[in-house]
Amino acid sequence: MSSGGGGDDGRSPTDIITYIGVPLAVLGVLPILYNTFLTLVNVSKIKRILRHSRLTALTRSDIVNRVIEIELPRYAVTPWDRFQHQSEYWSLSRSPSSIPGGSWTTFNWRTNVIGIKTQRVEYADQLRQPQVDVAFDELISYLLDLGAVPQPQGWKLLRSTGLWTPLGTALMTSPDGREKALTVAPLDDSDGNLSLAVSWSSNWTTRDHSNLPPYWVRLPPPLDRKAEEVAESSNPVVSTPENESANGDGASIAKKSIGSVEQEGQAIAKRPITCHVSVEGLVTALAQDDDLQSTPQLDSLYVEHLKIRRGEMQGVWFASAITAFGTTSQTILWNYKIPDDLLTFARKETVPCGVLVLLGIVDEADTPQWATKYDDHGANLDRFARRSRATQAAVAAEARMTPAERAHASMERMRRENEDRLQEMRDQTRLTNQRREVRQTEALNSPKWDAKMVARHSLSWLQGRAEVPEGLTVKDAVGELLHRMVLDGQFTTSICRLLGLWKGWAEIGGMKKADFRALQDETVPFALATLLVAVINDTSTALEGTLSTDLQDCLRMWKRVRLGSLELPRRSASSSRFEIPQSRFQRPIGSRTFHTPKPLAPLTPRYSSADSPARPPVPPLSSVIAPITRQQSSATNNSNNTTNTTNTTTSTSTNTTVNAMAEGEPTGLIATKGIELLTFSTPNGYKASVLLEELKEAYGLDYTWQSVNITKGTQKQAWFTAVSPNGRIPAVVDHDRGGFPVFEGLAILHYLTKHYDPEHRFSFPYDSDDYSVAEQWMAWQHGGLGPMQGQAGIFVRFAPEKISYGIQRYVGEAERLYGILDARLSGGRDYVAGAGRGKYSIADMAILGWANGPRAAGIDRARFPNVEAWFRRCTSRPATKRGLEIPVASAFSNAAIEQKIAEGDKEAIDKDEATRKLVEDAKKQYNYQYKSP
Ligand SMILES: N[C@@H](CCC(=O)N[C@@H](CS)C(=O)NCC(=O)O)C(=O)O
Repeated sequence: MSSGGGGDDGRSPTDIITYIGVPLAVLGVLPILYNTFLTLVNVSKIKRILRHSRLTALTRSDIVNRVIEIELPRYAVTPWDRFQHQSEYWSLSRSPSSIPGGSWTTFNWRTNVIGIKTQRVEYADQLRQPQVDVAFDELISYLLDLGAVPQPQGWKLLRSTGLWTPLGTALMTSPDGREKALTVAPLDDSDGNLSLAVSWSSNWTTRDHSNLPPYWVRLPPPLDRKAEEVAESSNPVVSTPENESANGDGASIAKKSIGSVEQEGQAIAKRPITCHVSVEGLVTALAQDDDLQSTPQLDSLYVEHLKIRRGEMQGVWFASAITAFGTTSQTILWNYKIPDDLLTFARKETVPCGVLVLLGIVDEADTPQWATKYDDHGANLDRFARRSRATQAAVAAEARMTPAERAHASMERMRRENEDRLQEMRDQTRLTNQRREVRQTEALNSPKWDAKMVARHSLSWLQGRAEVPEGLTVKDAVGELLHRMVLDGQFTTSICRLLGLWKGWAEIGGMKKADFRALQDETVPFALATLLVAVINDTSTALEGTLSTDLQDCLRMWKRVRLGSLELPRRSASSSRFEIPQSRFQRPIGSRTFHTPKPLAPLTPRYSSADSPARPPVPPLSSVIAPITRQQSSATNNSNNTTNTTNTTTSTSTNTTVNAMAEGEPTGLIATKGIELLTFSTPNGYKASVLLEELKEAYGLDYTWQSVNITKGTQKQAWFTAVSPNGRIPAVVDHDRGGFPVFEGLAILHYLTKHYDPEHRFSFPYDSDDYSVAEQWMAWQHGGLGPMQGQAGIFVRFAPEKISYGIQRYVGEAERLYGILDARLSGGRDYVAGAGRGKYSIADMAILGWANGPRAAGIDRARFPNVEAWFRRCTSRPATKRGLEIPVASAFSNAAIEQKIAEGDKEAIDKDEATRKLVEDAKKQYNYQYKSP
């Protein structure tokens, strides 16, 4: 029986299901089955690979979409300790990973999990080992230690082209130079890190623990004669728990009991010291037994006095000298960068040869003629003849006298002769002293020698005094000197103090009498210091343009790098590193795993000096001066009554006091009438605003002001320098006189009073003497107080390096000037210029801004009671007070600091105390004595 329905064609619905539906269904299921099968096969392959590579990872799979997700740990790695874990350090890993990207597993490392990397793959061969994070300098040190050879071309390229260095560029090769050991590799992530691939074979390892590690310098012990002396004065503190941990976990670095320290001192002074120097200066110093080969036992020495610290130069001097010392003997590769200012100093001719003669270091015959030669022989003979003739004449005259007269006359003659002799002696002493003074001055002005020349003479002088053994070269002597510096903190301090003094006079105006006196007291340390500078001088030219500089810069640019990227696909070495190979293994699959690296942001910041640890950059002014936006200035001004009045005037007058309300900085002049002041809240800026506020009060003179934020560089823009060519505030433009511009405080004060102070309320008639007096004090401020206090502020507060010499010099000079002002204001004088008690004038206004905030620069205004009283007197004037608030009141004024202190602001209290201490120490160091004038 046929089934019902379409019986005509002999097909039933069941047949349709059987012949069409089932095959369709089977066809539909098949891909799922296939996907499931493939995924399971790949999951199992992946698990096998992971097991084989001893990796533990989480895997998940989505069989429908054929996606396998693997979570592998991401590591930060460090090489094992060279001394303690010798077997791991010197041998290669027994089970390196076979997964692409695992080139780093060639070595044994200490690993530290720093995250998880999720990969989404389809096939097992897409699996990649995540890159590891490694400190660049540690990696390079390690490879160098094993025997890898740096490739100058590669480093040069990396230094100049950064992340755009072609893939495959070799930075290090095998010792025979044939194979690439460290190459630039593609990035895993577009995060701006440098990515490298490494490859090493055990038979490339050409070095072992008996070699000195890279960046280490061996300092020879002093020859026997001095060793005991050094041992006595030295403080060779062996490892304390603190410095122990700073050196790594040093099991083989011996710990010594305090009781044995004395004998140790003797022993250590006779042993070589090996020093590890890094980008940050000296890291470790180890007293070493005669050779590293026989025993790796090392004593870690106390080196805190040689570490680089902000505001101290000892560490920098030591690191620079040891770098210079080590550069040509032990290694050509350095990662400590001798600061440029030290190199410049070391190259200069800075020591007057006459001074070396006076110190006894150099024989005068070895110098060009520098002193006046006196010939007193003839004059002495004349004097003698004259005196003999006078005596003979007197004796002859006495012979003709009666005995009583003769006795009297002869006594009188003898008294006269005695007196003459005494006078002669006094004259002679005075002459000798005068000549000594002249000779000293001549010595200070004599031709200058460079450090190498000075060191040559110093060495023979030191050898003559048995301070340095005969037969040593300058470099040998420096080796011993550095050895002693490690062991003897006091000795280091004395050497570095002299180096600081020397650098100070070399940079500021040449050697002075006080410097010379200091050298007289410490001639031996100075002579020793010259040896150090000579060695730095030697290195300075050798280092330039070499592999060492390129390598140093690269290590500074990238502190940490990614290691173990996928080995390079075959393609031209010149291809850009951002061309992604079209290999199946590298195509982007998952958003978190493989994605096309985007071109990076411009690389400029990498080269900024901010990266350099050796010379911390000067903080931008914006970080030290509270930024004043034009909105802020407006707010401040609006809260001020008088300016409110002025602002009210705005509606009725075009000649208005306008606060720059526009967004951002001024971009040009804004007024069309009257005076327009361009200023900022600084000591010089206030001069002009104080006068303008006073003129406004006295005559109703209105003016416009704009805040020019000098921390944003607005004062260097073309529209501003058209007004003030010096690119500094304050400046004024007189729109009523054809837009006449005036810059420089003194000129502004004169100009404004000349045209807008007809009654001489704040000035003096041009032809009066008082005019000149006021001008003198304004010139005094311009050439003296302003620059000196300004520099004191920079050196004390803002300089990244606290240079004691500069601090005491500028603070001292500013104090001297406050002494002058104090004296001027003494004896009942109220103001700087004017008859009688004086008149409040532009002379006072010029100085006011500076007297507003000396405390921030470490200058104590209270020591100058007349200045204090005068300052209070001036600032009790409402207009002056307002002037000192345009654009805003200074955050560095004495009043602002004192208020913060009174409010218990800890930061302000600490800073104030630190400033006081800094200045006090600097003064002590250079034996500063207050003297005014
Ligand atoms: N002698 C000038 C000095 C001006 C001056 O040094 N101004 C400082 C502010 S106190 C300045 O504009 N500095 C910005 C810069 O150096 O670029 C005067 O008294 O006007």
